[in-house]
Amino acid sequence: MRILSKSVNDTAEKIKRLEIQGARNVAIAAIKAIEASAKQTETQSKTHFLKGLSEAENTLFASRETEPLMRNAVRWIIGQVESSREKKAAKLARTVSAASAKFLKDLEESNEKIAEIGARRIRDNSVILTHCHSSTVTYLLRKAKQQGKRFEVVCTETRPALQGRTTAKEMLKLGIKTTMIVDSAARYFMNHIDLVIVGADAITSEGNIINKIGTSAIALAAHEARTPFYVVSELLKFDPATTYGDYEGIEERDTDEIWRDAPENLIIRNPAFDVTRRDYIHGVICEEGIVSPHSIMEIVHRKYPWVFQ
Ligand code: RUB
Repeated sequence: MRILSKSVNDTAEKIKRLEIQGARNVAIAAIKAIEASAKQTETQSKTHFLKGLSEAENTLFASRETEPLMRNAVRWIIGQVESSREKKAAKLARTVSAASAKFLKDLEESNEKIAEIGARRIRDNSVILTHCHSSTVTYLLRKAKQQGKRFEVVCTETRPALQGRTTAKEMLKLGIKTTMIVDSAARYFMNHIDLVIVGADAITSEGNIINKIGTSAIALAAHEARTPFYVVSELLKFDPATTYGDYEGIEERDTDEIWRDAPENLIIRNPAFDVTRRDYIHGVICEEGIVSPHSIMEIVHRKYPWVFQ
């Protein structure tokens, strides 16, 4: 059966190469790829159809390690097929389409709520520091700008892949005064920052947040300078496996991103993400409001019980 279509392979490659980046964009692309490949299925039987979905799932999950939103989304969609009474693949493909549409709509609504809530935290004339490129953060800033708030943004460059440039370009397009700094200058500028807002790739059961490498150092700098540090994140970035003892895997990327013609025998390490302890996080701005990282697991449990199944 040919369900592991070109769309799944192409999407997985784009995710690997960071052509699609940021946890939300990665999840959205994966959902669309699964839906496209389900539509192209040539099989008749449910068993084969599910096998194809499982192959697609494996390929997408292997594209990047630290992406629980993608994993939760794909698992939920496949769960809808598993629990369907339909036996014919063509009908099950429609189940995949309907589930994908619902998941994407819910994700959109969460993004909207997060932006509404987060924008209220932005006071006129404030300076906001952000790290990397998070579509959730930039949407929130866009919302605040549309509401007529006056503020400026400081973006870190975000070594080694320079996602801060994407953030800076988006901010400038919105007409927001924007300054770019190198990552290591975060502490230097922190006393002039009113609010730090970053995105998240994963939330653990203990309420720690995993985001782009360097986030935890910025959180420490913010803590020392008494600058509020907020994380914006859909609750579905929660990784249920952390509840049962697993560590969230931290992706290590190609060392060429750091130094292509490095001297021989030089050890280069390139982790993509790091863990920010909950103690340094003022609040997580999510679709349920601004919540303490300490209570996040209960909130996920209440809102999305299926995540734990
Ligand atoms: C992106 C990154 C973002 C989160 C949240 O890392 O760390 O802050 O993914 O993004 P990378 P969003 O560029 O390596 O994917 O809010 O868009 O989900």
